[in-house]
Amino acid sequence: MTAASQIDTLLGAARRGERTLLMGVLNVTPDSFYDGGRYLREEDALRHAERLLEEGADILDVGGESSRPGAESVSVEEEAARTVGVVRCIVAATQAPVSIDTTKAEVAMRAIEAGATMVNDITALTGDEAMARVAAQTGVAVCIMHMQGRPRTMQCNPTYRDVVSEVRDYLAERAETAMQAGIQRDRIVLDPGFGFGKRAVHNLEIVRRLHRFVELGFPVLLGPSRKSTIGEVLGGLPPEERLEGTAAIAALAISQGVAILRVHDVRAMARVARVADAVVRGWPPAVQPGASPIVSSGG
Ligand code: HH2
Repeated sequence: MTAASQIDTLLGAARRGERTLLMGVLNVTPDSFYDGGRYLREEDALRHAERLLEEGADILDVGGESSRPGAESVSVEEEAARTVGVVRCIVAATQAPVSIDTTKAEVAMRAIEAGATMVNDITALTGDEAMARVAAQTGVAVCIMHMQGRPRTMQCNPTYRDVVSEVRDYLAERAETAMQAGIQRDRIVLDPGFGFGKRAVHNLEIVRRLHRFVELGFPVLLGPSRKSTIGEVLGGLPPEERLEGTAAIAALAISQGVAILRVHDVRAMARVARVADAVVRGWPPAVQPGASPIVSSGG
């Protein structure tokens, strides 16, 4: 199965609610808030990708620009130099579905040529006017995420009247615009953007009412992994101490129908998802996890 048909199979499974999918985070950046600086060399990135796949990742999300609060943006050339070779090498070695986490159409295009079959755009296709065209013409899957502001300033006093309805309306409107630009409905994933221009109170409210996003009829992705809201709730714990808090949010998200979790800790979250899925979707599973048509590491 090609990586492109794998992503279609995955999104089909997500839409049917067969099981929760895991997107493993692989940042090739010097400054990402948790894994920054660890996988800058291609061989280290590939080894980590293989590990994430063995642990149960369905999709790998390769990013070359940190979006942590206060982060400065990097040039197209720098971002492409960080990510494109890594994407090519992972796809060649594993045939796994790879998503490119970028806001830049040029980086997305080069990553797609290297084998990426999904674009994860934290600006919901608003950061680069060419992005929707690239996605439509290449037929990749697209994750459309909500963010208030931009990473450099997004945590300077974010405010909402009703965070859930505002983010929901925004995502519905962006999905409609994406479809008008020629992106197929069944290739769209929505993400309320945990931690992006939101205070802890907003992130927690979003998690509490995630079903409102699921009601829009697209697979919903959530990326709470080790983020600061979890540290804040736990009295100021650093990212290294936020695994269990991430697990709590993951289970609650699954209970409301979230389809994809974007996580750093795939082994732990695969176990969380397996148990939460057994509660939510029934046991034994209609589709055995081990018998899924999804190819993991090594083909
Ligand atoms: N979070 C981060 C980056 N990309 N994409 C989506 N769709 N949803 C998210 O919640 C999301 C995302 C931030 O996490 P990380 O990549 O670990 O950190 P950094 O931005 O510092 O590289």
